Amino acid sequence: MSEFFSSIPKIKYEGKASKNPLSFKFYNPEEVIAGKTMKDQLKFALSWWHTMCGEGADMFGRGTTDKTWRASNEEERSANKVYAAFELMDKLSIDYFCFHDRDVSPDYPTLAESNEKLDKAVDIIAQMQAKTGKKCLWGTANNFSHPRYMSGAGTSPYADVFAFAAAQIKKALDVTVKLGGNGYVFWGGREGYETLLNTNMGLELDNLARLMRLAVNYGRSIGFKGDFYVEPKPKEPTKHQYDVDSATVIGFLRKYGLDKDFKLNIEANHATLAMHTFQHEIRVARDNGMFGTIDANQGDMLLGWDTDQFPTNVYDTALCMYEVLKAGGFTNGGLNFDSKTRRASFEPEDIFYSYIAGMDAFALGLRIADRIIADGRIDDFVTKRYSSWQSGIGADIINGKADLAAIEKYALEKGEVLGTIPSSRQEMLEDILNDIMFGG
Ligand code: XUL
Ligand code: CO
Repeated sequence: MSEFFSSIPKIKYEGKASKNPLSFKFYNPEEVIAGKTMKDQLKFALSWWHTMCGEGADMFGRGTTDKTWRASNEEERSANKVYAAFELMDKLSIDYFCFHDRDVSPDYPTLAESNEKLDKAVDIIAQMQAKTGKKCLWGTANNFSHPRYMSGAGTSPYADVFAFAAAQIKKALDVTVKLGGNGYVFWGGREGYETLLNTNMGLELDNLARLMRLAVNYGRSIGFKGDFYVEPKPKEPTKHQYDVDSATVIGFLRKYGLDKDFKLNIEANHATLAMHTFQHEIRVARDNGMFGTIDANQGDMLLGWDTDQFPTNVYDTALCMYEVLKAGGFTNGGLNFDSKTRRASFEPEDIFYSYIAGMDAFALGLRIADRIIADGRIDDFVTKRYSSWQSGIGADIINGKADLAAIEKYALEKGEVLGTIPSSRQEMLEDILNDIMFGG
């Protein structure tokens, strides 16, 4: 198979002085940062859907770029996608990939035929993995594009639709295990509602949990030892998606006893759509022991939809990587680019510029996060700010020694506290962050 990107060489790390746009300025895969090589800290993954399938169509116009990969039929296209994806991963030094079943191979007229064709494409992926050592970060089933899922998959009012989705998930799990994936994602594309006038919300949520439990039981039975993930998103495509944000999803998983098998897949722009910061969403997951993996992209603050842009905002990547390092780094998870080139960035080399921009932004983020922790000023400030919980009444409250009456007695004796509480120093801390990022 001749190359698909023959004019593009393997992208090398050239350092920050380089002006070569086809080079990494900050991502140096083998360099050790915070105790691990950058490639092991960041665990970058290529997303099959945007990169190998997305042609730039939107609701106002057709695609602007060609992703047929020189194929003359669908089967050949699926195969060529694999070769093109592995060429991209090689040239960009990306070690992982992730996919929906239908990205790898499309829908055919029957489920049996779809499964059979999927197996053929997966065999080619497995062969390429054996040849190159590239790994599967996670797999998932596309339970949202086909019209049968118009009213949901796991939350469809119709049992036959649920059954179809479950069958697709079983097969996607088989395939993920075959490719050695350590993650399986549930993003509930149509798991939500438009109006309660036609919706039994309680039953829909119970059924979504049933579907997840079925997937866990089956996955464990075929030897899947990795993590299941839920990917929160508050809206789009449905008005109200059930998996609104990290906190909502954690409550849901705990209610249904799924929290031992599931962690979260946090997507940057989904956090924005939920009116949270990216860092907030990761912190909620981390504080609950449920941080798993990351879909890296960014939104546009002036737009209210999921733009899935390649991430370039270094404040966001730095604070994300700070959370990741504080969570102890990735285990089964990693950092996949759920990101797409802009519709007008349609030339094949734009895929390279996009990944380089995203990978460099996260490499910078990792370097800065490591510096924030080594510098210690921000962490020390937070530790001191909460020091009153270490002794006295604070420790008594934490240890459960003080009941409400004892606390009242303490407060009555203490008198007004307003004059004793210090400033929160937000602006000073923001300046310290800038000093760590840009100071000498
Ligand atoms: C959609 C989205 C999905 C999931 C996987 O907003 O993020 O691509 O990441 O289904
Ligand atoms: Co995503």
